[in-house]
Amino acid sequence: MTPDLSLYLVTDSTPAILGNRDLCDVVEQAVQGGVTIVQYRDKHSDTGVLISTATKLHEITKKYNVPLIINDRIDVALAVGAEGVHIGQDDAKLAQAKKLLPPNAIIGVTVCSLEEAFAAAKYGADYLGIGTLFATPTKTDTKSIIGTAGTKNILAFLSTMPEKVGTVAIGGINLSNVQRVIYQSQAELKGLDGVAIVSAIMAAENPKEAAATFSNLISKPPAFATTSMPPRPDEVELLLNEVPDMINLVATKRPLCHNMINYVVANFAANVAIAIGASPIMSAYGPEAPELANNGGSLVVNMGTLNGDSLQNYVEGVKAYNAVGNPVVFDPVGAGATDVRRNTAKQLLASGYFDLIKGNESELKQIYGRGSSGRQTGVDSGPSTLSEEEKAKLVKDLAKRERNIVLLTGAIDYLSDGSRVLAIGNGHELLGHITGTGCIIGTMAASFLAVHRSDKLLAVLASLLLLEIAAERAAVKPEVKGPGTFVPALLDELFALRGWAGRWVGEGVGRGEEGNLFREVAKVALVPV
Ligand code: 3NM
Repeated sequence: MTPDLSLYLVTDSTPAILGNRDLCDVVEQAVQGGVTIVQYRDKHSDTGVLISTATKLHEITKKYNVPLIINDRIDVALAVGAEGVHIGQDDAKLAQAKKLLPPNAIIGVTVCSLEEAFAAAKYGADYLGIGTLFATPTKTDTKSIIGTAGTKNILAFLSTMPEKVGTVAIGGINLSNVQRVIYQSQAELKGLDGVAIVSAIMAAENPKEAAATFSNLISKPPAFATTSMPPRPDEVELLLNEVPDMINLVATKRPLCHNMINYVVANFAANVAIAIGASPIMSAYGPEAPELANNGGSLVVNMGTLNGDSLQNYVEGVKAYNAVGNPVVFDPVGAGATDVRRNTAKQLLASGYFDLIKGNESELKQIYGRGSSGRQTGVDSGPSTLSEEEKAKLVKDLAKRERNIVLLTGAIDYLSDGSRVLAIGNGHELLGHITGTGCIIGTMAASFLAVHRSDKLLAVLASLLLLEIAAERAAVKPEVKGPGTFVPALLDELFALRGWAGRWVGEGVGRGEEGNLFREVAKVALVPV
């Protein structure tokens, strides 16, 4: 029978984690809090100590009907009659454990790749410890950091095998990321059965409370959970019918739009936010974020102009918004341009959930992990190497992997929620002659996401159409002679379209049939990918 792996505690007796507390006391408190399985892991003590400690731990775990697993030592597991063992990458040991332990013993194996997962499942492991998920000070000699994307790959692969095997993720899991880890690791047909935790419980001031909080968090999806929807018949028409309502919602609800944005475009982005009716605050200072996150608005993280404090500020911001489930947009500006930017983007993706990732082709290729060939030199997109079909596939695959919305901007924009993929052909070439038009999409999309969360793809589509159609209308104004006169005309058009949407919605004219300006001029198509 597969044990309940949902909250898997791995012990650590080192002073850095246990301090001067008693191991058995800490474990008992954690089990009282809701830990469902315990692994005794001690790489330093001699056999006598291992057996005596394991015996005491077993008394405790038996009392609460929770299995005790011994790390690495089959002899110790046998000596104390523990319910199982957990072993590393050692085929001989797996075979040995199968031979020596009783048939109902639980055998777990650590894996970090498809090959290791395949072998362990094939040769009869009951569960796999998949990791290392995130870098952790608790264990620094780990083979590779695989993140939620790597974990999800392994889960997808396991779902194709006839052998049924349990799974837990391990490495760097804590109270602030546990729901996201479970959510983003979920493959189509197989998700994690649990999370394995060392320091976030063993080193907690109150291990019982920490375990109880974990137990509560893992029982429900994160506040930011998104549902990707298969296309409905007439999908595009249905979406376009809603665009004026979306624009009007922003104007009437006036959401806070918190911008951690680059200094090149801060003023322009704030003006755009005001023009569409949102309430902007430009603050890249992380300690302010928890207070702002409680205002029901959204956050934009735009890494256009980094400094030594940026990453920490962004992480604080993303954590604060994730904790309350308010939307976060990531604009990985110039993600492929330098090592600093590559690392910042990577660390940000590992540290939080982004409801929307938007970028140009080079940025999104970098985020997806195909950015090494053809370096970006500036923050602009550079020559395209992807066909239109490949761009559509990139947004779909990335959105599926991250379980979010992805927007690739270009002459034709591609937008996906991992299921639907839209191509949007609106816009005007003058948008490419002024700075910050990509960045303001982040600000606009965040404002729309703040007011409409049940279909985030619709919210982002509406924001993009508003900008691009405003640009088309601004560009043909008689007073517009080029980029300089285009900027104020664009602000005017955003403001005017907001007014139009308010009147259209207010009057209820046609409701999606006649007179919907967006339905008339939008160039949107559903792309079969
Ligand atoms: N095994 P924490 S990572 C024991 O990758 C262990 O196999 C790992 O500690 C692996 O929860 C790890 O404190 C330590 O990050 C996990």
